[in-house]
Amino acid sequence: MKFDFKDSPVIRELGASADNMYRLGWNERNGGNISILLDDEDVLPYIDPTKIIRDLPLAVEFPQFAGRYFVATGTGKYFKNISRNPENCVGLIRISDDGKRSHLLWGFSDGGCYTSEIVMHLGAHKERLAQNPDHRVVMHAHPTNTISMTHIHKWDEIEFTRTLWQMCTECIVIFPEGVGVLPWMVSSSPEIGLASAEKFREYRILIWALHGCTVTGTSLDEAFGLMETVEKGADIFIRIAKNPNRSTGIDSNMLKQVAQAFNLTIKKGYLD
Ligand code: 2HA
Ligand code: ZN
Repeated sequence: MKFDFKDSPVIRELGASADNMYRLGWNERNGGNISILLDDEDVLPYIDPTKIIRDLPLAVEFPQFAGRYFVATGTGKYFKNISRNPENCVGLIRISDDGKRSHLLWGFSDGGCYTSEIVMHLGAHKERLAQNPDHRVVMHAHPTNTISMTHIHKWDEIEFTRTLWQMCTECIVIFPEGVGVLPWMVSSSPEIGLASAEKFREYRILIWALHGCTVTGTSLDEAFGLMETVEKGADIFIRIAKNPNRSTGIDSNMLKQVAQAFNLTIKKGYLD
């Protein structure tokens, strides 16, 4: 008798993250999604991988993930319900041996499917894993201040990054590589998924103008920490943007001092 996968550490931590994200106002209704690349030991104590419930459609092939397991939140599922009903809101999949299909092994108990942003998720996993073998998590949300900032700030990656860094001292320490920014595009399409994947070659954080933010990490904590630090910077930006008494903030000279003190590698053009 196997243990129940819904009681596994992966599903418990996923539920706890979803609750925190919901309470912070980042994930209204069914907004946002999370996926985690799993190791065999996360899955096999709970699941018999030969027992396929059904296949789920995969618009893009991912041969590099043949035989790998992922959990992902489901399309249309409300974030506020994930921890209370993970078996309905979350699915465990195994990518088929040819990388062309995905087999549902657990979850989506009402006949559901994974997030409509699955191509972006798998593309982000692919690119981040190539950068860091410990990479595991992709997290997408609609944090209010980050979206608000894209309404009034230029969608230029260097300028957007620098503005966030100028808001509070920790920003440059937490994301010294900066943030990627994509102009507005129709969401949930293979096009935005593939354009995003390209950005994840360079960044752990990607902002979709007028939509939201996606972060990646080696753990749910790391991804969550990136999201909340970006959102903190954006929150301060929104509070001070129209204030006639605002200072110049943390200027390039101050940022260079932080970079030196924390031994940060800053890309050319970001502080010059
Ligand atoms: O509805 O966030 O981007 C889920 C989404 C789509
Ligand atoms: Zn979204």
